[in-house]
Amino acid sequence: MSLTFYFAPMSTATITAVVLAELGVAHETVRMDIKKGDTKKPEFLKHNPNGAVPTIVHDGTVIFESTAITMYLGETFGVEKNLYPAAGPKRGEAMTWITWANVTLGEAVGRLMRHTSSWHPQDQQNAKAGEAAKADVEQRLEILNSTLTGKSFLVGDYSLVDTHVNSLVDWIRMSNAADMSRYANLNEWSKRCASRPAYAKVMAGAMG
Ligand SMILES: N[C@@H](CCC(=O)N[C@@H](CS)C(=O)NCC(=O)O)C(=O)O
Repeated sequence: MSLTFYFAPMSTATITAVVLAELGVAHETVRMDIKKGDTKKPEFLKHNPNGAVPTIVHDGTVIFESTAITMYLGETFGVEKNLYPAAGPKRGEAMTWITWANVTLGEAVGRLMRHTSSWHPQDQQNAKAGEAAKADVEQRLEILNSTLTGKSFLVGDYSLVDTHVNSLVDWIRMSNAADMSRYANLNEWSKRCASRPAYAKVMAGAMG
């Protein structure tokens, strides 16, 4: 079995780094420097034409998009480790929340950043669009907060669903994109996710 993980520090690839650490699957990590243009080099573009990490190559098959990678690694290695549901309704719930994180919550966060962050060109920013995006981020975080009422984790016991969704929530927290103090359930859940040894290992900089 061969598994190569294309990674860059402080990027979406952190999600996959924690997923792989949880699974304990042997793999080779190729560290990319985005600022130096590694993700746009021809040898990488032949794997992922989008020029983005995370990307994995498993026994010759390329998988990109962090959602697809989490679901693929979960299905392939996570079921026997009780970190991902077997095919069936629970699998459907897992796919729902992993997809929701990137497509629904992530969409609003991306829009907020585009219109408010100094990382993005100011001449493309619109204050009203920024306010609308902020309201959408808050509404979507409240959906997650309410979903976690009376629950320790998103789908049954701790799973890669929590790994994935919490990585995005962590990023929102670290970038101060929202006032997180109003989401008590979400903050407690993040603490439970952060107490996992795999999480601590990745965050301690083993992959940073
Ligand atoms: N939708 C993709 C987003 C991946 C993405 O945008 N990755 C960024 C880092 S956060 C990247 O690799 N950028 C490389 C570049 O801009 O050259 C996913 O979820 O995997």
